[in-house]
Amino acid sequence: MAFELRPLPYAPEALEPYIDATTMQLHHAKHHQAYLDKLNKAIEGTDLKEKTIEDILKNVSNYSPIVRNNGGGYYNHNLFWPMLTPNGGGEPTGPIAEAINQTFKDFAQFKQEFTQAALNQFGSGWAWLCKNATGDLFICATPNQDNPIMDVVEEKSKGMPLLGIDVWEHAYYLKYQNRRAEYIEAFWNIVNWAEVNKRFQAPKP
Ligand code: MN3
Repeated sequence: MAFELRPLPYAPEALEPYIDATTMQLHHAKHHQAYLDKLNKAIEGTDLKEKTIEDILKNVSNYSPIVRNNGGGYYNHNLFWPMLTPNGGGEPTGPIAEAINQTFKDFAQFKQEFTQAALNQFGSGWAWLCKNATGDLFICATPNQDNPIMDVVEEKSKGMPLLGIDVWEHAYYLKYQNRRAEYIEAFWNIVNWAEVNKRFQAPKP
C-alpha cells in the first residue's frame, strides 16, 4: 500500500491570525504532499510498502537518505496538524499538566525551555516534547525531518513525540519572515492540549 495524505483536520484559515491560510495550504498541499510523493516513489517495488511508517522510521538507518528525509517529512506533518487546533492554546489540564509541572516545575518554565529548543535549532528542524521509555517527559530538537522515533537520532532525543513545532522557514516565512520567535509565540495559542494528553496517555506506538 502506498502511503496517503490525510486532509487537514480544520479549514486552512482556521488557525488565523496565528498561522495564515496561504501558509497552511502550501504547507499541507505542497510540502507535505511532496514528502509523501517522494516517499512513495522511493519505496515503490520494495518490501517497505508492507511496513508502517513507524516501523520504517524506527529502523531508518537501514534505508536511504531519501527514505529518511521524506519518510520523516511525511510522518512529522501527520503528527503536526492534529497537534494544532483553533480551539487550543492556554495552559494544559489533566495528566499532561501534572507531568509538565512535575518535570519542569511549572508551565511557564516548560514553555520557556521548549521555546528555547525551537529557537536554538540551527536551520531547519523541529522541537519536541516527548516521553521516554519510562514515561518521563523531556524536550529535544531534531534537524531536517528527523524525529525522536528514528534510530539515527542522538540517544538523548529518542522517545515518543507528544508535541512538536515545525521550525522550517516554510512553516512561517510568509507571515513572519525571519521572525521565528514571533511564530513560536503564536504557536502557543493553537496547541491542541487534548491531542497532547491523548498521546501522553497512549501506550508506546
Ligand atoms: Mn513543514
